[in-house]
Amino acid sequence: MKKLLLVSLLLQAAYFAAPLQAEDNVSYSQLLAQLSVPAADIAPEPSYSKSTLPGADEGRYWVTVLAADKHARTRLLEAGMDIVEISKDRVSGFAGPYTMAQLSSKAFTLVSKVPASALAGGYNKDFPSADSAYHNYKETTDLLNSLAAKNSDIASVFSIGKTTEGRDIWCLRINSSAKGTAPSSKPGAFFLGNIHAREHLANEVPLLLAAWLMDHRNDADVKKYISTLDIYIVPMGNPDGVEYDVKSGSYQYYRKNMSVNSDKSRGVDLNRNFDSWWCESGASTYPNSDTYCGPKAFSEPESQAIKRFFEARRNIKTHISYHSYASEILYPWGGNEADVPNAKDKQAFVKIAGEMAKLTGYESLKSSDMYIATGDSCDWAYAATGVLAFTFELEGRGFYPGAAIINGAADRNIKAAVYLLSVTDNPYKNI
Ligand code: 0X9
Ligand code: ZN
Repeated sequence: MKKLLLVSLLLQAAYFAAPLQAEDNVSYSQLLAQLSVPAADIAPEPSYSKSTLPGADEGRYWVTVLAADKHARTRLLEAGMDIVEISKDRVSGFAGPYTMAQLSSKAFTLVSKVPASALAGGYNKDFPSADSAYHNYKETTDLLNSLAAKNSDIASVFSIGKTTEGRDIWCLRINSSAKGTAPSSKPGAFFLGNIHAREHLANEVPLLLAAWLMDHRNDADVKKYISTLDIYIVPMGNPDGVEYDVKSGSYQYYRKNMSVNSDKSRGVDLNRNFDSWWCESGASTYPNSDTYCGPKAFSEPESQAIKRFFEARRNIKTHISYHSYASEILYPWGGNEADVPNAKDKQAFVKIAGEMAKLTGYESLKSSDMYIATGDSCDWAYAATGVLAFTFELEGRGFYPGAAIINGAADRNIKAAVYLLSVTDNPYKNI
C-alpha cells in the first residue's frame, strides 16, 4: 500500500512539474509516459476495512445481494440499487436508505453490507483526488484544445452544450474538410465517454484515442479515415459529476449528474434518462437512488445535448459510449429482452461487437443479457437515428484502479476504435 502511495505521489509530482499547456507536446506516447507505472503496481481490489476517514455518505452501504439471473438484477435496479459487480448468483454494489429498506423485505436476500464510509476510506488512502494521472475537466479541456491547435488542418473543438452547473461538454472533431459544427456528408463515428461520473477510465480511453489518432495521422489507414470520415470524440459527457467525484479530497463513488431533484437530493442517472422505454425496467423513480431516471425522459441538459448532437448529425453511422467496468462490449437492446427487429442490423451488431471483443479481450453480448435497464443512451441512439451504438464496459476492478491500468486499456481499445472506423463507411460490409 505504501508503495502505491509513493508511485501515486511520484506521478503527481511529475505531472505538476510539467502541466499540459497548449504549446506542450501532447503526443500519445508522451501522454503514456506520464501515466505509466509498472504493471505490478496496478491497484488491488478495494479494501473494505473499517475506516473513519471523512467523505462518506450517511446511510449508504456496499451490499451483496443474491440475484440468480438478469431478471433478479433488473428488480434490484428498480429498488434503486447501484449494481457494480455481477457474479453467478449474486451482485454487489451501493444501496442508500431507500434501497436498504427494500432489501430488508422478503423479496431479497441480503448477503452482506458494509458502510460506504469504510469502503471509501479503504480505497482512497492510495488514490486521493490529487492523483492527477487521470485528466480532470480542465486538463481534459486543455488537452483537447492542444490537440486541435497542433492539428488545426484536420481537428477542431466545439461545445455540444452546457451541463447543469454550466460547464461546456467539449467535443474534438476530426475531419479534413469540415470544422466545428459545419455539416458534413461523410460517414460519421462518435466516441462518447464518462457519462457516469466515477468511471474515470471512460474519459481516458477516448481522450487517448484522440491523441493517438493525431500522432498517427500519417499512417495509411488513419489518413484514409481522416479524409473520408467525420470523427467526433466527447471524452467527458458528465463533467459536473466527474468534478464532484474528485474535488473533495476523497473519491465519492458518484455516478449521476448534478441536477437538484424535487426532494433536494442530487443527480439523475444519465444512462436512465434517454427516451427508450423510459423508466420502465431497471430504473428507479426514487430521486435519491443511483438509478434515478429523472422526472421525465431527457429532463437533463447533458442527455439533451447528446440527443441534439445525434439528431443534428444524421451522417453518424457508428457509436461507442464508454463506461467501466466489466470488460464487456454490449449492443442493443438493453431495455428489452428482444433482439433488435432488423435482421441486418442485428448481424452487424453481433459481427462488429465480436471483432472488437477479439481486439480487446472483452466479451461481447446483448446489453439486456447483463440486465434490463431502460432509458439507455445507446438504445435511444440506435432507435432514433439508426446508428450502430455499442456500450463498452472497460476493464478493471473498481472505479479507481490507478494509473497503471490506463496504458493497456487505451492500447486495446484504440485497436477496437480503429476497427470501428474501418467499418464506418459501411457497417454492413463484412456481415
Ligand atoms: O447500468 C448501466 O448504465 C451500465 N453499467 S454501469 O456499470 N457502467 O453503470 C450498463 C448499460 C448497459 N445497458 C443496459 N443493460 N441497458
Ligand atoms: Zn457506466
